Amino acid sequence: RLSSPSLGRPANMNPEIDRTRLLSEIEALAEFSDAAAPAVTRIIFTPADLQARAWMKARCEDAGLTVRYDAVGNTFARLNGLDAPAPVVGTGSHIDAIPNAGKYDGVVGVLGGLEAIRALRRCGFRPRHSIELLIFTSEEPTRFGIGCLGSRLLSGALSPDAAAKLTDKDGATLDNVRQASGFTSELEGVKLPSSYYKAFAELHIEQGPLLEREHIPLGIVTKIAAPASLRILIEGSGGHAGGVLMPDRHDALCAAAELILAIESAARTSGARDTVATAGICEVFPGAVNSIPSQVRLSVDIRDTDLGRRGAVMQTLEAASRAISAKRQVSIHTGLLNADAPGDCAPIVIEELSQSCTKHGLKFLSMVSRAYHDSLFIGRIAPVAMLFIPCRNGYSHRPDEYASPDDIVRGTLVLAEALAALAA
Ligand code: HGY
Ligand code: MN
Ligand code: MN
Repeated sequence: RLSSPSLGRPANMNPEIDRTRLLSEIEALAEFSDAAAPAVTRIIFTPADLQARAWMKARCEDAGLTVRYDAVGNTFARLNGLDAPAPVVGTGSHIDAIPNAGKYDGVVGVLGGLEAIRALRRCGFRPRHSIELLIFTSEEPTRFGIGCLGSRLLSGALSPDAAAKLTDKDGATLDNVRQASGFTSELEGVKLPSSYYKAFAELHIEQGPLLEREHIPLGIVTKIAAPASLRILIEGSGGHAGGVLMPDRHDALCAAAELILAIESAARTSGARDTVATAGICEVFPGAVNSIPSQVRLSVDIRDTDLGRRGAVMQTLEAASRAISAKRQVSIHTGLLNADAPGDCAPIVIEELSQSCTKHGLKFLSMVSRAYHDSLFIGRIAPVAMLFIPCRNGYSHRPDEYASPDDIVRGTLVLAEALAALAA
C-alpha cells in the first residue's frame, strides 16, 4: 500500500498528536461566540464568525499552510505535495454554530484536521498529493435556511443563481452579506471539478448515542442520511381572545399543533430507526397573549437514509395538511426548501480509515450518519468517508455537547494516519 518512503509515508511513520495545543485551540475557538459560555452561537458572516475565521487563518499559516478563500468564503488551507498537479486529499468541516450550540460540532473536524496535518509534518511526512484543510461556509442552515451552503456550491448541488437569491430573516441576500464580509469574486468560480479531490475524510462528533452506548471509541460512516426541509405557512382568521366564541375560531396555532404531532407520528411509525422529523421553528403571529394566532410559520426537518421512507413521511404531512385545513378552515401552504439524496461513502476512504484504526488496535463501528455533513455534498465530486468520535449521551446542538480529550486525540491520530496513506 505504501509507495517509496522518499515519496510517501516514511516506513516507520508514527505521528504524535499535540494534545495540549489541540484542546486549548478548541477552547479558544469557542470564545468567538454570541452566546454566554458554555453555549456557542456563531452564525455565518457575523462578527463572531469573521473573527473566528481570521483566528483560524492565523493558525493555519502558523502551521505552514497557504490559505485561500472562494467566493462564498469556503476556506482552503493547503500543504503542498511533491506532485503539484496530482488530485488533492481533503479533510475538514465547519466552524459555524447554530444558536445555543456546543463547542465541538464541526470544530473537532477543523482543528483535528489541522493538528493531523501538523503532526504529519512533525514526523517528516512529505505528501505526494497536496493535503487541504477545508472550512466550509454555512454548514448550518440558520442564516440562509439551507444547510451545507458552501459544499453545495463546491459540488454543483446548488447553482450560483439559486444561492445568490437566498436571503436571511432581515431580507439581506447571500450576495450582499458575503461581499460585505470581503468575499467578492463570482459564485460561478466556486464549483470544483470532480477531478480536484482524490479523497476527502471528515472527522466529526457522532451527534448520537451509539458509540458511547456500545463502548466503541470510533465510528466509520458508510452512509449519510438525506435531509429535506420545508417551510409551512398556516393562516387562520385571528381575532379577540375573549370575544370570539370557540366554535367560531380558526386558530392557526392549534392547526399547527395538530400538524406537528402528525409529522412526529409519521416519523415514529415509519418502521425504521433512521426516520426522523422535527419542527424546529414555530413563529406565531401576532404573538399577543390576548389575540388568537392568525398566522404560523413552521420550519420542518425530515430525514432518512431511505428516500422512499422519507417520501412517505412527506406524503403523510401533505395529507394531514389537507385534512386539518378542511376541518379547521385554515389555509396551509408548504414550500420545499431542499430534499437531498442520501450519500454513500467510498470504499477507498473507508478502507484507509479502518486500516488506520487497526494499526492502532482501535475498535470501530461501521455506521450511518443521521446528521448531514458537508461530506454528503463533497461525496458528489470525490470519494468521501467520515470518522466519528463519541459525544457524551449523544448530545449535540446543545451547550452541554461534550467530547473527551482522549476521544478527540484518538480521532485526530486515526485521521492523520488515513490522510498520510491517502496522500502518499
Ligand atoms: O443538522 C445537521 O445534521 C447538521 O448538524 N447541520
Ligand atoms: Mn450541526
Ligand atoms: Mn456538524
